Amino acid sequence: MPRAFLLLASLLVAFGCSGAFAAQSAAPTPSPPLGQTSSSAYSFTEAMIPMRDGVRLQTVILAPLGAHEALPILMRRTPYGVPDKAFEAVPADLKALAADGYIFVIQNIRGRFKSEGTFSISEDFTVTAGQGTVETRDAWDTVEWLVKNVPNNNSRVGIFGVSYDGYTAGATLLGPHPALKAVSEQASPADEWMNDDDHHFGALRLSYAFEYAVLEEADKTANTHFFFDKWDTYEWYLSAGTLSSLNDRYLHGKIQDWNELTEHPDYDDFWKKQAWYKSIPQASVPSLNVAGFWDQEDPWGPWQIFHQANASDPKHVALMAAGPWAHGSWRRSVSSLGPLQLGQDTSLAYRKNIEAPFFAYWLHDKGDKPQWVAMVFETGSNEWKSYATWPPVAAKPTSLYLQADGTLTFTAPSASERSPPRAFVSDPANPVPYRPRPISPTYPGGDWRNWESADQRFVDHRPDVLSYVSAPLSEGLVIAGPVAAELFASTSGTDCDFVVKLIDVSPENDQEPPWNEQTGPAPGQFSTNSNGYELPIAMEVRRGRYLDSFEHPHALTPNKPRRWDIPLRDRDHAFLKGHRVMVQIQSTWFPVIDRNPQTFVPNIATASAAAYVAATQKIYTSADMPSRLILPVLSNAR
Ligand code: PG9
Repeated sequence: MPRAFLLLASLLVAFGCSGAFAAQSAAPTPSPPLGQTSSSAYSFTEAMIPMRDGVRLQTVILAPLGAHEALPILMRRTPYGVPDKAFEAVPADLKALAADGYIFVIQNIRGRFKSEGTFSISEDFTVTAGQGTVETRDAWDTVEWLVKNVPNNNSRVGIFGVSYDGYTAGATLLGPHPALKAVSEQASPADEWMNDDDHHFGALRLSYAFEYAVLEEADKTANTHFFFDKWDTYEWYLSAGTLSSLNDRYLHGKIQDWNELTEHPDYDDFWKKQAWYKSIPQASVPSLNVAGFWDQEDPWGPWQIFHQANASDPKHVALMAAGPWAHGSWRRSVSSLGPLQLGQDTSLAYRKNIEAPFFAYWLHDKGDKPQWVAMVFETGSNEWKSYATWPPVAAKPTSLYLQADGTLTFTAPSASERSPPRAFVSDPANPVPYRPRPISPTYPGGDWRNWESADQRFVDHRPDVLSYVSAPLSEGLVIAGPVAAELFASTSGTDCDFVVKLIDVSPENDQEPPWNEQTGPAPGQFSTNSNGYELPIAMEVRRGRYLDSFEHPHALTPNKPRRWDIPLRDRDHAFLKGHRVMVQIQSTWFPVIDRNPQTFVPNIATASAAAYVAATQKIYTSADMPSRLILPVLSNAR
């Protein structure tokens, strides 16, 4: 089997962030318009739109046929490819929007497919003082061209998109064109070192960062899938050995993004300049931010962008929508989380009741201005909640303590508590998988999409995973707002990671399975039944070397307990009566997070194999070192 990556010109129809549109292959390009055709519903025009520096961007314009009035333009800017023909039928995820009437525009950003110029992930995100990013400027120039050149437009433009396309939408807030009247940045990354795709608080998201770097930077004219010669990528990454071997053996320094990731391990200026959301000024253009609570790629950015815009919003135009979704799955159909039924298609509800009215109000003058700040689908109760503030003022930070006997309680450990800390051995040679093996490649999207809601029973009894469980709740527990963990922990090594998971454990008798008199539960019922399901509500990792400084990593003192603050993001979930709350703690999460050698080294990307050693980890739960979760408890009344 070949070991090098295969430059497949793969069409990325199924890729979450590219919505309903497929990529297309490159061809030489004459000047605009490139071509005009039509389906029974839309006309298709392809144009090369010139930017201020002369670079021309490949742009597709889909206008509804037979429109009786001037229509607004709704655009999406993407690195993943544009359609090559008009849609015959409107894609399901655009139906609610299309019913109001829009000219849809999809543009390849510079350096991708037929768009001229160069593509570089880090340059795309870098903010130039006072001018936003390259995407801010390219969006401005595109809007200028569209309102002047697209027939029958009403001089109002909206932009939306998921993930990279969410970022290109969000970046317009740094310098919006006057005709840009509404922005919906969905699952947008905000700072790729602090969190989201590439790192979580500096811990490298190994499998994602590696596979994405190849996807986007191996070939300008394609989305490239790295070819793995092992069925289980857990096995592949483990046998690849140290981080440096990935470049030595497979990429050979040819993928700029991967080179940059390994050359900038710490939070230096290279990363700080890319934290574009910090430059969002006072909210002026209405924006609808969208986040998935189970987003496996960009769960953190949307909340930072929202908080930044919401902090200065005198016109009340910065909105947040969040729900029970994986990355961009509000553009598909989501009625369940694993075996847990949600009682409705939450994605459809979002598109019909939130997204379409948002754009209709600002681009068509239809309907009413939303009075809420956050519209959130609360899991557990399975109800949409609208909040006038986020976090809700009624949510009170409440401590849930880890106890030495493996329980969780709302009472702090007593001063007489003398039990020794619980301990486990973390071995980088045998890391805890982040989802059940075999682990398929990230792309083309498959099992990867839903791993954040996977049943955590698969690691429950590993000796290197500690579990703490509450008694069945005598009444419901609703949390809404930011969750955090505060661990007191030590390691026998000089560096290490801790992963904390907050889990909702369904009762054993949650669901009556279809029963066969002779055989008991019918075949297949075990994997689709919610009995005893351990649903992750929040999961996060922290890397010891960055506990005191993100810029200047430092070694941990062996066997010295210290406090680990682990933010667990914003949540909205009801733990129902009879359910139990669980916390799992582990030190590896592989291969989504690279293995910490557990020996302090200047740069993990150049660590030798000898630096990877087993270490004994201890979790303290005494009165003076009370490890706890801090939950934003809304009400105990369910
Ligand atoms: N999560 C993808 C991404 C966005 C931005 C930078 C890097 C990766 C995406 O789905 O577009």
